[in-house]
Amino acid sequence: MEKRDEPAISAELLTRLARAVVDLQPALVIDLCQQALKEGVAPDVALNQGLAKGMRQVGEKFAAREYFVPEVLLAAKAMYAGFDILKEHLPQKQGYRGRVALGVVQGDIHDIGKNIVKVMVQAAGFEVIDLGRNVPVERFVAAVRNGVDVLGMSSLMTTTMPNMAKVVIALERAGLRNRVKVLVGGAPVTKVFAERIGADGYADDAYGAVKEVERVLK
Ligand code: B12
Repeated sequence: MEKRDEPAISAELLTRLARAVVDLQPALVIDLCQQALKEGVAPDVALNQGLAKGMRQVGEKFAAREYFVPEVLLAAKAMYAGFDILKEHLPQKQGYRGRVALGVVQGDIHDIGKNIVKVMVQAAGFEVIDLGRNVPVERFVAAVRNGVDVLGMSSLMTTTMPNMAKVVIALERAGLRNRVKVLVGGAPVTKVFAERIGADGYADDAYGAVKEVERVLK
């Protein structure tokens, strides 16, 4: 799935979709997602350039103290109302391409980004084992021991990012590091951080995540 430029009419619809998330309007989000599908906007585009973009704007409002936790939760509810529709329409690549385990690191319950990455990676033809959120180091290690090709970790807080490094170290200690490719992501995570902790790749959105899974498995 490639990032695509959309014609002006879709661009306007995508802007309205992001806006509806920011405005905490689940019913409108549902309407706009249905409209987008009817007008032939690709579901992955509506998901990433509409819903996910809206959630990022909510993050900016939260940082600016215009929104607080209740608004953020309502925005997430609106986002998921659209997500549930769009994910059913993502074109699925056929054939088995590998197994990916995904989880949000210990101490962190932010799982919206991980869930978007999950459906995009699944649609790209990979089996995804969802480890959930607030995942202890040992559960990541156990997933690798049970056999996965790629381990993806998500963290949304600077305070939980070090837990990604702990997983990499634990994999080394368990003699499992060379059995798996490790990817990291989440808003505060950078390429430099990924390299520093010895991860194999990093991406800042779900398109990039799919590309990274494909790249490390080549
Ligand atoms: C939504 C949200 C919440 C929701 C979470 C709901 C949920 N189930 O996820 C609620 C309200 C519960 C919440 C709670 C808290 N939050 Co909060 N939250 C956010 C917010 C506003 C948006 C996050 C989000 O959903 N983004 C949208 C998604 C689509 O983007 P994304 O996650 O980055 O994911 C994309 C990419 O990063 C990438 N990606 C993600 N994962 C992965 C993995 C891999 C392998 C790859 C390759 C790529 C990849 O692809 C994704 C899709 O495009 C952020 C603001 C921000 N700037 O991030 C704050 C933020 C993360 N929260 C913050 C804080 C402090 C908290 C609380 C401690 C607040 C409190 N006082 O209670 C608690 C923490 C609870 C905990 N222990 O985790 C801070 C963190 C600060 C820090 N230290 O870094 C932020 C940055 C807000 C701020 N500016 O202060 N939060």
